[in-house]
Amino acid sequence: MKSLVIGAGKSGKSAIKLLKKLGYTTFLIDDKKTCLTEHLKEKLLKDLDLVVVSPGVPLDNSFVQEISNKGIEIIGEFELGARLLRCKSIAITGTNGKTTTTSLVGHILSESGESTFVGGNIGVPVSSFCLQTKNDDVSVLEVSSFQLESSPLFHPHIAAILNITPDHLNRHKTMENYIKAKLNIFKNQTYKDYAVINLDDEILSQQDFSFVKSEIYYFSTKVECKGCYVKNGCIYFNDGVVSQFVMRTADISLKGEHNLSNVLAGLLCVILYGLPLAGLSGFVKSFQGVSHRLEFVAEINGVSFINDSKATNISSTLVAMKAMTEHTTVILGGSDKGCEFDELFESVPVLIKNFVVIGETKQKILAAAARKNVSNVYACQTFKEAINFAYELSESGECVLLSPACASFDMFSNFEERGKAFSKFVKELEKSENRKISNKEGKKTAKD
Ligand code: UMA
Ligand code: ADP
Repeated sequence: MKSLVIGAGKSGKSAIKLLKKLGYTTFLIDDKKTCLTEHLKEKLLKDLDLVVVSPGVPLDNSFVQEISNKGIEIIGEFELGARLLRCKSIAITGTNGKTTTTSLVGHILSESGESTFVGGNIGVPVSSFCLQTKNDDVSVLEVSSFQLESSPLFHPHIAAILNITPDHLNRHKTMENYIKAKLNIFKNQTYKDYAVINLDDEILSQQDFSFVKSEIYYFSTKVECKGCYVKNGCIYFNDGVVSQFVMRTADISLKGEHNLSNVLAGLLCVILYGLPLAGLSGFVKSFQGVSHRLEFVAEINGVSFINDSKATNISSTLVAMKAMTEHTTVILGGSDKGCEFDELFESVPVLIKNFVVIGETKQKILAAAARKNVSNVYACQTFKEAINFAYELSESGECVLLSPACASFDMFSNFEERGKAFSKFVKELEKSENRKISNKEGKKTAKD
């Protein structure tokens, strides 16, 4: 049996290891490293049984198209791993909140004593652990639209869509294609499975779910529904007949209305999985969130620095701005994913005082702010300069929020690297401010 893997990143390398264990002869190519001559193509295609693509490889890639025209099976690395899972899976997709909700569900299940695997788009390829799973384990899988596009048979027992807002349009081309990819998560479910849907989401609430064969449950921060909802500061679960108390919203450690929504989704997944309601409150309370998502970094002379580097699209920055409880300067900008930024400036929360803009999208963002007549928008050249300038603009008791609304690839290899750079520059700033204070000089001492 002969297989070809396209994309030599995390997923591709993991797929190669798995395919070897399964007895395949394997070939790995990468557009950045492999010179695909006609001779090499011919060699690769000869007697080829299976092609596995990494999530980052678009299905309209010319070689992928060529293979597809020959009728050879092409699946994603995620599908390859998921086909070999021996346990039930809970799959979570959505434009934003996937990692937070997947981690929360993983946390609750493992704290409850379930043998739990967490993986997928969260950074752990499913192909790296699928063979270790056993019947009575559970896998919690973060799934991206890229992965869903190349997973024709994926069949999760519980599947959740958290929200859908514009993202990855450079890959999917239209919103219609992006939505279609997300809805694939329910495609192979049967009446024995569960679908979890956000009732508050504008796009999801307009979808026709008549194709879904599993039992649909909803979550909402606004209205009572079959599923999980909030009423008078408490979360309830309704099974379609009666409502039962689950926990108080005040016991959630995570900040912001969007995280309340993530908690509702997470709770619904574990309740449908079969965990008893008693005890869930404690597990949610002990979940402290994930790095690079509204993560507190440091306080310098009363100015708090918050790292939300994972805000790589407009909707995630909008919720971050809404979650702020102090006057805030927001650092925006990064690499271009094909979105316009007007929505960012449509109804800026009153606590947002300034914007500092950097990166490849700088001009696009400045133009959007000008169209919406938003002032207090400043352009900087470098990331470090942006952080220092945002600090200059801030008074004691205020915040500097890195929530770029863009991917990081113009300056960094990923959002984690950007978040780490933010923390590093903030720490440097802290040291230099401390030096100024100990020398009893510097304008910032006036902030005390
Ligand atoms: N490549 C090609 N041809 C192409 C495109 C890429 O050969 O047309 C090659 C690149 O040169 C590179 C390799 O493919 O060497 C990278 O593969 P990849 O982009 O699939 O990256 P992986 O390292 O395998 O990581 C992937 C996910 N990346 C993407 O979907 C872009 C990771 O999600 C995921 O954590 C990992 O698999 C494990 O499952 C990252 C992500 O940004 C975090 N996801 C997007 C998001 O969350 O918004 C969807
Ligand atoms: P994902 O894995 O889908 O990218 P994360 O949990 O990593 O989601 O969060 C990414 C960004 O989106 C963070 O900046 C976070 O503050 C924001 N966010 C988290 N949950 C939501 C949500 N439910 N709606 C909108 N934005 C969210």
